[in-house]
Amino acid sequence: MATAANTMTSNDGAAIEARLSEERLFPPSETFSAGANISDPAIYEKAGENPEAFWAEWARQLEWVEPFHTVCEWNPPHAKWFLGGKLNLAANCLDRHLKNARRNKAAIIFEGEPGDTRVLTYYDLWREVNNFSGVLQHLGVGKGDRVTIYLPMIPEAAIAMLACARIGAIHTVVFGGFSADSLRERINDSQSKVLITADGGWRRGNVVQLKLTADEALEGGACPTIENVVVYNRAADPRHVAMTEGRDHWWHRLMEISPKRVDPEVMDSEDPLYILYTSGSTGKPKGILHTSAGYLTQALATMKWTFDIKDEDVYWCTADVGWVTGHSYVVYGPLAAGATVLMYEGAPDWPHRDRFWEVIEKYGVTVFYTAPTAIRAFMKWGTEHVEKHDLSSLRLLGSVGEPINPEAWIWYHEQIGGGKCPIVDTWWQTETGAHMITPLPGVVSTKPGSATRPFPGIGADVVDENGDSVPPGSGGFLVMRTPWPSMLRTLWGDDDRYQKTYWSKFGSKNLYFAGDGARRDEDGYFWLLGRVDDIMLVAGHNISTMEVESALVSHPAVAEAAVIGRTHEIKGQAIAAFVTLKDGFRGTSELAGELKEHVAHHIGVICRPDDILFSAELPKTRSGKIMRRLLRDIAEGRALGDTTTLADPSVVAGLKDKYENAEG
Ligand code: 6R9
Repeated sequence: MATAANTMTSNDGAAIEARLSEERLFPPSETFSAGANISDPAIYEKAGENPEAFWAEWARQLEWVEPFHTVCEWNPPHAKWFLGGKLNLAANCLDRHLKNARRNKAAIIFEGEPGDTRVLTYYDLWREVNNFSGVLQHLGVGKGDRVTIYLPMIPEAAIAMLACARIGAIHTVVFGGFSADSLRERINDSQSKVLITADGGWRRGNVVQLKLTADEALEGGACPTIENVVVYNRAADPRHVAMTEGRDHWWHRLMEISPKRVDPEVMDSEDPLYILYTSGSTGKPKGILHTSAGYLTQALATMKWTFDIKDEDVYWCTADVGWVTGHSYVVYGPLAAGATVLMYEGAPDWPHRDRFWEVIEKYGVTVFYTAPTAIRAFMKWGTEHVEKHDLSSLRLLGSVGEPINPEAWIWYHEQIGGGKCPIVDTWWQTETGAHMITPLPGVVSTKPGSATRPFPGIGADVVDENGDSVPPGSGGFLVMRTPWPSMLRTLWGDDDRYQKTYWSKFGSKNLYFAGDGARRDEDGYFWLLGRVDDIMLVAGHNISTMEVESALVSHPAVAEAAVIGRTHEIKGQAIAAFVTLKDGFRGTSELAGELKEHVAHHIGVICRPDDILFSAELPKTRSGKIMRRLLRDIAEGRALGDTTTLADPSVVAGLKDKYENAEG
């Protein structure tokens, strides 16, 4: 038996093993394929033969001020797309729709948490964006200047982003749940001139005090580049909001005194569009830089083909605009496609656990895109909340953010999709800008738990340590062999880190390393295995967190599970599992024993967890991803590492106590 090094990054040496075998197959229905935006499987081969021609065809669907002359220039690791082209992204998302029947179509349907609603037609949104572009210009913001947006999930978030795009300013959206420290760090790194915020936003019946947090971030001149703060009045009585004279301005007042129309700035294809910070597990956040034409091209292509979006759809992506999913699939993708987007401000369990289903029924949502963390919460809560509502308007479901466990997939398919909606499990990253591995719902038969195939024109592969493709059925590192239009261009202000983080692992092979482990099966389908840093090394076997978690979730009592490897004298690492049960089940030692056997039986004895700890909650990032790094700290009895990106820091503190007592 090999004694593995006691290292937390267990990804060197042995190949990542794949044990989960999923036999269920869901071919697209004939009716779905017949009406789908893409139903010809030949597209994969066609795009594979000439990816540049494929992407150029999509790019030509945008509205250009001047056409591009070169599709792609690839100087590894730097790519440029659609060189020589001139366009404006806000004009592509708004102005072009005013020339056709979409002028009076709903662009954004907004549902506030307290139940207030608004509908903005494309014309309304265009007017607001024009006027707010005037506000930004009035405040001295010009092309290339940075603007930080710290807003709740309200239409003004989209308006502010699009106004930046209209005048050529670079936006950097900071999720409204982030602290003053995180906000300050992002403002300072991007050197933003203006901060756009609100007095507050609604979350579970309370007002999240954004303006107070913003004041704390700026206090004592801590953000010297900020000249002005724009405050949208969302939640409070304006008389009770402290405004700093000369610096702070009410959004509605500035709108009154600013120009109502601003022509879109003519932008180069490669002009920066936004910076979005990703926290990364260590070190300071990385400012992912996205540019204009390539980004919108891939956002539009995936909107039309992954989500099969049509003019009649009511499309709802539950992500916050603070994440990349909110950028590409709440704002840029859907609006470029002329879709109707639903925006919901609040929590899924407020005022009741059926709020999402109530919203779907109320607006007749047809395409619904959410995260596995939410799906597992719904599973935990039980089906009675779903059964209260008519969800028959739904025709397509999507998932993003983490691997979706096969049982969660099946639950989503049956309980939410009524067994009739294709599910698109979309793998991508802040860095990739848009979907990379996902089914085309009218073409690809899906397998629960697999993101299936790379989108046409995407050069994804699974490789070993040397960067060579692994044989079918084996696990390895997920990489991209070729550049893609919506790829990040660099890290803001740190091109060295860009090269080191994403392009150095396989040296001169110039492969983009995504940081995820994956397996490709005999049909060429991709199975995401989780972050490579989380993969466990048990007695010389590299075992994926995703597979042990999925085995646990396939037990009827389990709603959610997080597993980690903790140091073990003999095996190198032992598996510790943190398990959340469905409502109505109790965490007894008998059940713990049963779960260990369940895993051993399903995916192998080597994967049998050594410890099982029941927990009502798991530590998650604010975007809902399980933070295994902190669970390792707990299991190893170490002081907890950085907890600032946690949604609820009390969860780990509680788990730490529980774990120590259970062991002691
Ligand atoms: C869009 C987004 C990226 C990381 C990524 C991977 C995980 C996202 C996934 C998935 C398996 C999927 N991830 N989608 N894993 N299946 N469908 O989430 O961006 O916040 O940057 O996270 O999320 O680990 O590397 P981001």
